[in-house]
Parts: sequence; structure tokens; C-alpha cells
Amino acid sequence: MKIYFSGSIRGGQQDTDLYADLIRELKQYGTVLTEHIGCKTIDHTLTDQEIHDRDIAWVKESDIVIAEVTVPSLGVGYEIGRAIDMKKRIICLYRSLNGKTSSAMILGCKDLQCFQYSNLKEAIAIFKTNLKAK
Ligand code: 6IA
Repeated sequence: MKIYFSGSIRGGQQDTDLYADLIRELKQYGTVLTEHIGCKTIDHTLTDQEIHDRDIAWVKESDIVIAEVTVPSLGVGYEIGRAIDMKKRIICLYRSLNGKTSSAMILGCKDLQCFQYSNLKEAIAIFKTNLKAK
């Protein structure tokens, strides 16, 4: 199974370490096409158009998109919208911080499987219940 992991970059990189932990767990279920989302040092040599075109090609190639949507990100929202149009299976994970929850456009979309969680242990349990190990 090819997994497109989506997480905030220019929206804010405060959760990058958590993304790395989630990606490490997801490797039990398939190949993660976007391991770089969990790296603090991202390749700055590509143009925005090259990044966009490569990432959309990876979304097309993927069997499932797993998005961590706690940090609001235009890119993550855009990827989710494109993946819905491509009829991909999409799982969104979000944490409630300071009483704030995610966008109604995410939580209210019936094409998405949204799960609230608090920590890595809970995310691991969500993966276990909803994904098939390889
Ligand atoms: O709007 P954002 O940057 O937060 O969007 C993040 C999402 O868009 C991620 O899920 C990525 O798949 C994609 N994305 C955005 N920027 C990049 C990138 N380099 N490399 C790979 N994927 C990206 C940006 C480098 C930049 C900090 C100079």
C-alpha cells in the first residue's frame, strides 16, 4: 500500500517531530511516499511548481492519504480536496489544542474518516484499527 502522508510545512512546522513518529508507525502498513514531511530540513532546491506537480503525482499514485490536520495548512487542505476528487481513501487525524478543533470543512466532509487523538499512543491505536498491516 502506498501512503501519502500530509502535514503542515509553511502553515507551521511545530508538529514535525510528531509527523516523523506517525510516519515511522505508518511504515508498518505500507510505503510512505512523503517521508520528508517529518524532516526539519526540507529540500529547498525545488521550485514551488516542481513541488506542487511532484506532490500531486504522488497523491495520484497513493492508495491512501493520511493527513495530520491540527496545524492549519493551505497545502494540506488543498491536497485533501484534490484527493477527494481522485476518490482516494483519506484519513484525517487532529488534536484539540486549547479547546480549538479542526475546520468544519474537514470534520463535516463525509468523504473523510476523521479521528481525534491526544498522543502518539492513541494515533497508533487508530492505525491498528483502521489499516491492514503489510
Ligand atoms: O501549505 P503548506 O506548506 O503547509 O503545505 C504542506 C503540504 O504541502 C504537505 O502535505 C506537502 O505534501 C506539501 N508541500 C508543501 N511544501 C512542500 C515542500 N517544500 N516539499 C514537499 N512538499 C511540500 C517546501 C519547502 C519550503 C519550506 C521552502
